[in-house]
This record gives sequence, C-alpha cells and structure tokens, in this order.
Amino acid sequence: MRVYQEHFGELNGEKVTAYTMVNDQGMEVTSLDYGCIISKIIVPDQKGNKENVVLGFDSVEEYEKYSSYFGAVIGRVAGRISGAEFELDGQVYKVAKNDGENHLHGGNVGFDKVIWKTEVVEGTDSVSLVFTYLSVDGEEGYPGNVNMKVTYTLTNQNELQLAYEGVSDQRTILNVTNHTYFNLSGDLKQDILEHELTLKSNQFAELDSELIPTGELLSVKDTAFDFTQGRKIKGGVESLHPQNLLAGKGYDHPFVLAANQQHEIVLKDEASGRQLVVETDQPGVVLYTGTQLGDDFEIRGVKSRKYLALCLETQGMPDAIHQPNFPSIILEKGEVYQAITKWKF
Ligand code: FUC
Repeated sequence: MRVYQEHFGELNGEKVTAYTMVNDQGMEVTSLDYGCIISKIIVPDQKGNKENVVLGFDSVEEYEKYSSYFGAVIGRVAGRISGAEFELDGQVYKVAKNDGENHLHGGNVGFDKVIWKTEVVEGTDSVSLVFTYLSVDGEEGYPGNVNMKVTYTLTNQNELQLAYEGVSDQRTILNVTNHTYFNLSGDLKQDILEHELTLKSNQFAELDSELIPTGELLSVKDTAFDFTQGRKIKGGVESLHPQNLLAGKGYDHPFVLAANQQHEIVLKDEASGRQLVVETDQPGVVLYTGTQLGDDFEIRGVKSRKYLALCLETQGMPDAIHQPNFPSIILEKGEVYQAITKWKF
C-alpha cells in the first residue's frame, strides 16, 4: 500500500495538497487537506475496469465556485439548525444564517472550507490520512474551542474508514458527517436513478417546507421510503408522497437506523456490478438524491444535473438541538466526541 502527494492548488494564498492512498488491489482514494474533501474514489467494476465513483473536481477554483459540499467533512453541525440559533445552558447562540433564515452544514466557513493539518500514517495492511483542525470559540457562532481529528483509513479489503473525533473546552454541540456524492456507474456514465438502495430503517424524519425536521418520525411502511427490501432510487422520483415532492421529487431525508455495524446501508448498481456497504455507529443517515444539483457547470467533463449522484450522510439527526425526542448532539466539556463510518466496496 502506498500514499503519494501532489500540489492541488491554492486557497487564499495557502497551499492545498492532494493525498492519494492506493491499496494492493489498486483501489485509490484521493483526499484534499482542504475540507478533508474526498475528490476521487477509484474502484473496479465487475469486469475489472477501474473508474471513479464520487463527484469531485480537479481545481480549488471549481470547488469554491460550484461545489455543494462535494466529498467534504461537514461540521460543526451537519444539516440545518432551524432559525440559525439554539439555546444551551440558558444562553442563546446565534449561528451563521447561510440557508435562508436557517443554518446549514456548519455555516459560511464550515469544516468543509478550511485547510486541515495532515499526517500520513502507513500501516502493514492499511494507510491513513490524519487531518486535524482547531475550530476556535465562536467560530460560525458556536461555543467552545473544538479540537477536531478526522482519520481516513484505506485497507487492502477495499474498505475506507472515516473516523471523527472532537474535544471541546466548553459544553457545545457537535454532529459531523461526510458529504460524498456517490455514483457507482463509474466516471458518471449515467445518473443514479437505477441504483438500488437497501436500508435497515423503519422510520424517517418528516420535513417541513424548509427541509427541517418537524420532530415527527414517520413509518416507512407502504411508502417509497421503505428501503428495507431494497428499492431503486427512481421510485422516490416518481412517487407522489408529499415528502418526496417536497424534497424536489426524490429524497433529502434523515432515516433512523434500526441497526448499526450490520450492513445497514447497501447501495448497488447492477449495470457496473459495483456495490457499496456502509456501516456506522451513528443513529441516522440522510439520504440526499442530488435534487438541488445545478446544471450550469461541468464535473470532470460531465454536465452537472439533478440525480447525478447521491449522498449517504451518516450522522446524528439534523436539528437535534431543537427536537427533544432525537438523540442529543450535546458534547460535554472535555468529553471525546467519536463517530465511525465504514464504506466497503
Ligand atoms: C444535503 C441536503 C441539503 C442541501 C445540501 C447540499 O445534505 O440535506 O438540502 O441541499 O446537502
């Protein structure tokens, strides 16, 4: 296994480096120190053709101009915070309003838009990239100095592990994810409507018109949200369920996971024969079917458009700070926040 580095570009005069991890089977993962962005994942199809299965760009400028969080780590809090404020210990914290009246994916300059310190760690059967970043007290409105560490580990079994750690010097909130857009067809040969998803989830969070959870958990039974037996993404695009319509004809929904570390999320593309198994220790996953992807730019030569890729954002439930029935995302002073997600191809 090996890791190599390349100069990727510059962000406000600072150097951005691309790190590529390669395993003995030829699987490759390229990641930037800018936002811990995973810009490429190259895996073979059933015939052995090695192609890229994620959305990404080859320049910092394109990321700055067009990216909808492509491949990036999201924080401090993934998803929307209603009204862009929350109360903690009697104090109201106003966080950046970057999605109408609400806060989205950590604000204007979230974890996805900063440069992280990087260390390469080479093991015998794996290689890791260890990214660290100090998010200072008050950044984007959040309390506490938070020391973050994100570790991406590639193994010889074609598994990429994403491990997140955070420690704060004050009581705060933290809910981190990765916003990779998958398309298993390879090099964006076709959109993801024929991809089949299996999810161990019996409930999903109802959203309001601003895509914020209402607090109600709805049963997936007899709806296009039932992925327990496997279902093609196009089912949700054709569905007349008000929640599919509200998400722009598709999905932009948090699902409550009924199992952890048990093949709880499986994405398949029959045409290429590729399969992705996701395992996590997190309570939920946001399925986002790229319904808001713009069509005024190209992604490595392919016109961007709706349904070109989908995200499986494993995380705590969005807007949990306002929903007492969702698992808490409060992090105590000195406590270590830990989350792990694995993607096995
Ligand atoms: C997802 C969605 C949002 C948004 C963003 C780019 O996580 O939940 O609606 O469009 O990504």
